[in-house]
Amino acid sequence: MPDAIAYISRDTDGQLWKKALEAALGPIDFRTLDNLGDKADIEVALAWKPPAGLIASFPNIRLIVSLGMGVDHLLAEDELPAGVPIVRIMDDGLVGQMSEYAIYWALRHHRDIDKYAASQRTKQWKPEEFVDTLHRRVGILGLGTIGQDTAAKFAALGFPTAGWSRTQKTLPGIETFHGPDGFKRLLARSDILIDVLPLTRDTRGLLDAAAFAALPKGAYFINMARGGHVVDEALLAALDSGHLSGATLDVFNQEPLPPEHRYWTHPKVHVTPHVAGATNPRTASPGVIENIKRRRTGQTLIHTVDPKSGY
Ligand code: OXD
Repeated sequence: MPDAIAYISRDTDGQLWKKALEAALGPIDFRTLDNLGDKADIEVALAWKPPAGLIASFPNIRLIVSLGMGVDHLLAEDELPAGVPIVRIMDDGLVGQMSEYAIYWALRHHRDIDKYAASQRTKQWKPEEFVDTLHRRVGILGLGTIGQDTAAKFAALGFPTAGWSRTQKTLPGIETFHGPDGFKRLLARSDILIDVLPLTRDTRGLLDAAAFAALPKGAYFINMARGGHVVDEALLAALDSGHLSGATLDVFNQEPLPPEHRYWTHPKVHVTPHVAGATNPRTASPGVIENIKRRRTGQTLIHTVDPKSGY
């Protein structure tokens, strides 16, 4: 019986995953990208941005685990073995980091910290005009696990908070919008727009010139989802024209962000290297272990991915 677990990622050496899995499953045959051995032994792939076609070359693979909550990195390559279930990690630690990231950058904008840093550099004592929290409307694109957690935390801080999802959702204390019409309405009322959508056929390029134009003048944009949602020229034009006051970008159409890209040096843009939420084996492994056990005993899997919808 094939029972090896392959860790397919270049982000870390996978040793924390090996430790977490062995604590629950006992000694395992743990393979890494540089040490895959006989591919026929591999039963489970834990994958983050796998090389195209690699997983399809494991003849006995029975379970594919996305090491990211987003699964576009797996589905994009279109060469996964047919009929093999795909599950994602569900990681409270990562969810908490994502909402922390959004709150940090939103508050930094809301409380004019960049302006005060600039004043300090020129030794100016210059109070900025204060905006009441009640008048800073936060809009969240995507109301999955991360969007809901982020929305609840902004609402708890007192920001009027709304969210948009493909299908209708009802959440306590959050104004919700859905569908194409709801998308425009969400944009029109968002002084801070936070993107946590999955990347699918429907969301690629969603944030184009029309979308940025629909935001109120002076809006701030935080992207901690996927760069593929954004038409970069449209975002840069909206920043250059002054329609948007700034942006924090953690994700990009091309990663790593090429050195010549304008985002690196744009005075209104903060760039971080896809770190808003890092998968943490401590918090993500229980769900993965559960799925490995379920697969081995023929039970229904949890956190499954529907390749058709793309999440
Ligand atoms: C994820 C990510 O999908 O970190 O989890 O981008």
